[in-house]
Amino acid sequence: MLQQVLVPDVGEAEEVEVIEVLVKVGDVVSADDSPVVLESDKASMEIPSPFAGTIEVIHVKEGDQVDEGALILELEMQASGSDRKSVSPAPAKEPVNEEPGGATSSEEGVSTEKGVSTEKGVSTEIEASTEIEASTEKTVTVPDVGEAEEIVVTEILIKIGDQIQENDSIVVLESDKASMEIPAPFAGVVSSIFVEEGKEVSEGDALISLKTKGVQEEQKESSSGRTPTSLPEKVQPPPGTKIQEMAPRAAPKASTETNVHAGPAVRKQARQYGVDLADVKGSGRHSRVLKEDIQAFVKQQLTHKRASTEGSGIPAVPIVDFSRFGEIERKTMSRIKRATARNLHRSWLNVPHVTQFDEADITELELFRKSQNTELAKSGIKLTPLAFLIKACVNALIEFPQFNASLEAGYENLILKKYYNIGIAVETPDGLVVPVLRDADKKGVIELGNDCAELAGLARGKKLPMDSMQGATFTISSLGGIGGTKFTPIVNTPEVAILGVSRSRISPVWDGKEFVPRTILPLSLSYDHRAIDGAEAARFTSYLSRVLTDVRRMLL
Ligand code: CAO
Repeated sequence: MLQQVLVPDVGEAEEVEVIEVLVKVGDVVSADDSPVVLESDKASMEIPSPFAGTIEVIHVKEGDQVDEGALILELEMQASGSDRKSVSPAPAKEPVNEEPGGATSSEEGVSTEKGVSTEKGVSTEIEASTEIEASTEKTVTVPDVGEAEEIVVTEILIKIGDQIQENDSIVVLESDKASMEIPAPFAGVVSSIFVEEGKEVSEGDALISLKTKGVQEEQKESSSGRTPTSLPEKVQPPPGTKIQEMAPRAAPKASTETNVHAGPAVRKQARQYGVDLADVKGSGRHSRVLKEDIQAFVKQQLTHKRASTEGSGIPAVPIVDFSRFGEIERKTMSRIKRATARNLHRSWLNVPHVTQFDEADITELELFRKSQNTELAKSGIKLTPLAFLIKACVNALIEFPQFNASLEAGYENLILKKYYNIGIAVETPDGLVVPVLRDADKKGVIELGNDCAELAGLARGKKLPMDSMQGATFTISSLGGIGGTKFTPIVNTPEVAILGVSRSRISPVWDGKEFVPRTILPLSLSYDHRAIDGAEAARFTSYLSRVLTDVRRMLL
């Protein structure tokens, strides 16, 4: 039985382009395999085959402009039946939802590559009796998660049938930088869950679908005619998440992965290989990235890696079977710990570190801080030495701009940043995260203290938005609440310096006549010696020490 596969309803787009033909005549495809990829000016869509069979004729080629109902290909179906049938496949690959009284074939939502939620309502025509069913479900997708490379679903907080409210957390995602709970963008009943714990996802992937009352009513009202398949309608995203449209077709010089011109199949392949599409030069039309480009890129990277590892001369650490010597237990490292390990290793190997130790006499600062805490007690605000340290560091960074900088590749330039975003190392049960306190130069000590406590709370509650961990210009790692006398923090590259703070202690200090008890705070400034000279570092910590000793200087 020869079966025709037609271009489905593509919503408002008048014409779509065939951008990839993924099959050839004679190929055997399964139901849901994608024989072609279509692209409108809004999204790319893999068109799933509605049934299994052998490709007999392909009627389109890459670059063809087609519109709804155009014949894509003909399949020899395996099942028995009569003559020719035409089927417009549902235009996206998502799990089928069973709707009571629904159409005889699957109804599926359309999903773009970006973080938009999609509304279901695809109609499927089979033989003469066309059944059209408007679904009332909306899909919630993975939002824009900034620069995160790998995101894994670590917890699913809902189950099918749950009635959830807007902003209820639905899943926990974990990237190499943080864990975050994803809130529901609207209320509804959970009808499908498309992910499972441990699954790797990326921006735009479907998480769950929700049945929403409002949509049902809306659809009942517009019962006439066919429900438009349409490229997805947008649903209000969770607060704090960014939604991006697909880059316009003529945007070959895009600088981020989301702006790169590539189809879903290519994006999938890039994800599988861990390739950042923004790094790949596209050889297709309009600089489109093709599968061959990914393959060539991977090959080139492997060759390069081999060459650079050989050159580095780092001897491998032998693998030891420790169980030979006694009982052992293998404890899985959290994703954050693994990512931290990678980042620290990278920084340690790339940055020639030097640590400058110094001390600050914070006797007066402590008196002032404690008096402020007494005054602030009723408001619930509590200042730790950290708030003053942030303020003092900003003063020092303004005075010594080379510490608020990054080194350009090739050592031609130092990029001086005119903004002061301070990263604060926060210990959480899952590992170390570094939220960023933005525009610290524009804030007073109380606001800095407050923001810092809030960020630490969010980090520990896995509620930090992804973009709150980007853009730091300098980092402070305070172990003062715990103990220790000094340590050598590792620069959070591409920053060029990090301040480590240890626990203050009361020490006898000679004032010229006698020893007097003073509160001394140990400071450990690690810096990238390629960007900063030792003398500059000594001046930086001396300056910092003076500001901390005389808090009035913070006002200057
Ligand atoms: N000297 C003496 N006491 C200090 C101090 C210091 N340098 N810094 C903080 N304290 C005191 C605080 O005043 C507070 O005292 P009270 O309990 O009497 O009020 C107590 O220690 C606990 O402070 P805290 O740690 O809760 O608060 P903080 O503002 O100092 O630090 C944060 C916040 C998020 C930085 C911290 O909780 C944290 O996570 N630190 C670990 C960072 C880390 O792991 N760094 C290593 C990274 S590897 O380079």
